[in-house]
Amino acid sequence: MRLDVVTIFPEYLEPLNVSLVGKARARGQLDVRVHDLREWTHDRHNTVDDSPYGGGPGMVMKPEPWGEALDSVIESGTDGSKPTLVVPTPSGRPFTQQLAVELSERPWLVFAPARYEGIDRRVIDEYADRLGEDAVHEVSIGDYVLAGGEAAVLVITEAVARLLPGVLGNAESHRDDSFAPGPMADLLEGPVYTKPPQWRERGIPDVLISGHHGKVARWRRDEAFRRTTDNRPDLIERCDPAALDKHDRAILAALGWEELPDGRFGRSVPAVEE
Ligand code: 6GU
Repeated sequence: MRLDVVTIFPEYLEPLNVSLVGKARARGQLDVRVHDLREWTHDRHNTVDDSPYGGGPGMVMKPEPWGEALDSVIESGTDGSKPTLVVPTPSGRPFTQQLAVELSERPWLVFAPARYEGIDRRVIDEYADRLGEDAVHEVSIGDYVLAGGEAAVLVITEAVARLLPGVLGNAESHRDDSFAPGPMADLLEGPVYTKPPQWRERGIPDVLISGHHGKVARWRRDEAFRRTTDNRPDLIERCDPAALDKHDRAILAALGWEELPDGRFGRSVPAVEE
């Protein structure tokens, strides 16, 4: 996979040389190219921003440097291939594991992280016309505001890179990921343990050394329901009822969930005292 990042802070992307992404680059599985947006400015101060039309606080990134930068990156593609453009922004659609999977199937991603209040809208519209609507993704990594999209580029790249064939040592490692498709879909992973069997008077659950694979799988699923109830009750509420067996339903009831007429689960609301 090829990955280009256009940014006013190329140093911010240094972590792409480290760990899983760094190793994937060293092995030639990822071709990462970081570009300084200011290379495509022509004034003495390398200006990339200006005040917003209509007034208001903050600054907006100017369209001309972005246009020249993105044209140049796109033209560097071989045999007329076109990239997928990813624009990290707090007003984008939520970045999810499903989008990570989709992006991991594209051969070439170009990231355009904004600083300031965002990029002039015409830039996004221009490349949606040129590359296709489905080749431009405005993406947010959560409900909070960062000073810029560079940290989001690191987040998205790590989520995507570990899905590429041969990047994770063990392809099985994806299988039980929280949010991975399959029997544990939409459940958070429960607790994990390793040696020693006793640490500061704390042991490990007996079932994990029972050698009984069926019981271990069941315990893991119960723990996943427990953790999901505590940390992401919204995921239980939108759980597919067809994915729940009798034991699942019993566990959910024990965790305080009430089975609704459609088979879904809702929080049993304690009666309000008069
Ligand atoms: Cl992608 N960018 C910025 N600046 N803030 C964010 C974000 C992105 N996602 C959540 N907050």
